[in-house]
Amino acid sequence: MAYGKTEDIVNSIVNYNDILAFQNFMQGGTGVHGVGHFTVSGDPGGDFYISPNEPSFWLHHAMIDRIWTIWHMMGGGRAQSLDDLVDLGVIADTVYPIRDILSSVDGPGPFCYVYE
Ligand SMILES: [Cu+2]
Repeated sequence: MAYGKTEDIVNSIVNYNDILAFQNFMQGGTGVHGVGHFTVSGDPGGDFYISPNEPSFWLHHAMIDRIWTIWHMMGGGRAQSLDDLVDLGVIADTVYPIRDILSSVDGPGPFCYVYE
């Protein structure tokens, strides 16, 4: 059985109309995000710290960002507010409103990094 096919991507965009359902589908065991990591050899997607060392990681995540952007722009109640909360999982104990994590350098979110 194959996962992460074009029809899965289209399905995630068209048929999951709220952010929780969309995220659960994307992140689920056979979701488009997860399978992208495990389909490409060399990307141990289960290892949060090593996975980004595989160059395909960045292409995969650019596509995930693209899917999210398309989903978001379809409207129909999909717009989010800067006050909506984001659970960053293993990288932060605090759940932040989106407005607090827009900057990677000057908080109040947990980030402190710049790309070279
Ligand atoms: Cu990922």
